[in-house]
Amino acid sequence: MPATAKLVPIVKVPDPVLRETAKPVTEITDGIRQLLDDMAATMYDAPGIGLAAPQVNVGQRVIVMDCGKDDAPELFKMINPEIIRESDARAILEEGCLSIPDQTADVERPAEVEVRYLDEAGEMQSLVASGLLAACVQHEIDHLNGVLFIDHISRLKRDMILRRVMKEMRQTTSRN
Ligand code: GNR
Ligand code: NI
Repeated sequence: MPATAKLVPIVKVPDPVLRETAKPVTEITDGIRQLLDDMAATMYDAPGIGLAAPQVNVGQRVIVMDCGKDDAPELFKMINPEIIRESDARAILEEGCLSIPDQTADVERPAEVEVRYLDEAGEMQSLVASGLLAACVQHEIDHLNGVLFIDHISRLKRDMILRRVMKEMRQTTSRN
């Protein structure tokens, strides 16, 4: 059993780790299980509904998600997740990202996806996701490939968001 989960810092744009391709996990060790627990604790603390390892500066293909209601949590811990099927139907949902603070945009993606992944016991699992969970799992798998939600919107909107984030970060840095 891993030790108690700890909160880990979330990296923000323009940190280059967010643009790297994460490596597949080759062995599910206690270190990986600890990482999953630390990521879950950090996600709930933020709060967010998903978190990918590159967001905590770890280049491994690991994500956590919980799109459940507050009184009915549904935590997923996924190792090497892969989208194996996507619907032709698309859905537009407002997305945000803990690595792009306080910014949101409407993003169009497949409405339903089927994901295959390993759980923390090393068992192959699959999940058919729709609604918010579908958007979330695609957003998290994007992070493993160095892709951010702003890559799915127009350049004009992307540049506006990045300009706002940089301005906000400059102001908070100069105040500390
Ligand atoms: O907290 C988050 N909310 C969210 C909303 C819509 C679609 C995706 C997400 S994921 C995001 C947390 C995050 O940055 N995960 O990488
Ligand atoms: Ni994100």
